[in-house]
Amino acid sequence: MLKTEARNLVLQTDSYKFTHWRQYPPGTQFVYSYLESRGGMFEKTLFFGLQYYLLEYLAGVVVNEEDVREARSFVDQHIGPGAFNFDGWMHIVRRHGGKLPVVIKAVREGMLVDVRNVLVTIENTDPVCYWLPNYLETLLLKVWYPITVATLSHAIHEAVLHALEQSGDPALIDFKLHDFGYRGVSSEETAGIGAAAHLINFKGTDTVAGIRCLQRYYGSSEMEGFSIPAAEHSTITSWGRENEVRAYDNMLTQFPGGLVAVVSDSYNVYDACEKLWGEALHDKVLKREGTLVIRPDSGNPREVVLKVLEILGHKFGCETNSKGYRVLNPHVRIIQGDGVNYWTIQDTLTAMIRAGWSADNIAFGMGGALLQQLNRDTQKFAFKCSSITVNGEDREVFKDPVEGHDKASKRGRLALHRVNGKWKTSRTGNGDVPGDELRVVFRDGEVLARDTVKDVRERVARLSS
Ligand code: AOY
Repeated sequence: MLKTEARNLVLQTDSYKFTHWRQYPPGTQFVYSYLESRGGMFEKTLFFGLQYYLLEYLAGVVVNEEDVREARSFVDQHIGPGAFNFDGWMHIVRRHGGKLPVVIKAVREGMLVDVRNVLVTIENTDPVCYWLPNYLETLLLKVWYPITVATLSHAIHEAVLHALEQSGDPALIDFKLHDFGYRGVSSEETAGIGAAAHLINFKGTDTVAGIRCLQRYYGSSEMEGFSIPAAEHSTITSWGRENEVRAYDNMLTQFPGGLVAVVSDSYNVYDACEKLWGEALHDKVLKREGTLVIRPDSGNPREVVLKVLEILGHKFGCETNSKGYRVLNPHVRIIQGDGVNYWTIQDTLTAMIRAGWSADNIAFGMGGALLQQLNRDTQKFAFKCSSITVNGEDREVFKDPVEGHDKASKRGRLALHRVNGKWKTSRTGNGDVPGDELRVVFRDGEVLARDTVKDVRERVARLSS
């Protein structure tokens, strides 16, 4: 195996930040910056993932003399001799033992906060290190990703829950959105963080990295995500087109009980449902102690799902539930995992309900749209300085561009309050503010507050009850 180079925190920043220590006003002692979502696709964001970044990158001794020398040599060549803040970093190594002299405050993970509010703040604790808070922006702002995945997954949770309340059984919600996204993400780290963010809302996943991320960084010793035996195209098509029915039959034989999912669009999903599942294997499906989950995987999700439901309803029968909606024979369900996103899920559920089908009949698998089709601008995340202390005097700091008032930033030291369910950011002086939803999570190298996945899920559960 290729040995990857050791990580060097000093180099985990944008190039221009190497030069910023020379650029603050003379006498600058403290720089105070904050993170917010300036809006975007959703009006609230579900805060999650900071703890991963704190534990993985910032906690404990994170810099040594060798790191600083390596960084100096790198920056000397990359920008030019003398650009790098060698003395500043050596001060952190010598005076602070390689621990970062900053204090980070944040809202609790699992809180759903109105956009345009402070979520995280950071300030240096040693006046010599005024340049450090914003040096860490590049690393810290990456928390946009788990927050945005958690926010999207939560929004879908609410939409599907609504459909279940209207047409079926809300207790089924935990497994209605399954994470299919592992292969479609940019990296293994992305998979771990993004899939963990989905799992604070749901329990179904095929992205193993997310479960391991929760076990490692969110104090979990339990199984936090579940899956079932399921076919992929290769295990069906390898039997040959003429033997499609034998491939399906084999699935029922190999997995004689419980849930089993079978992708059924290798050739003609309608024929597969009608003639193979609905006729040749009909009795074997109904004799199973469990549920066959048929997975269409091509075409327009709304249209294909409706057609497949009609075929399966005709072949296997259905019952009308107490809410007046049709539910397939309990031995048969559908999982739609192609073309699935925030919009097509609602489109499909609306069409199903209009056609008299309960949302109980379907689960969704979502891949790229869940874990990768998001960016920092989906919720317009920004990290900005709002206060500095120069020669002992606090000054408010802000930007407010003439051609972009939407990019205006907040001023001063900040606190976060919830007033009658509405979130509000207020300017504060230095020191603690009663009722502030921001709590210290990190100080001088130590992670001072931790949430378990259980804590986070309990907070999230309170949102929909
Ligand atoms: N998984 C439910 C369990 C998982 C999957 C993973 C890409 C599953 C399929 C299924 O039923 O069909 C990655 C595509 C599908």
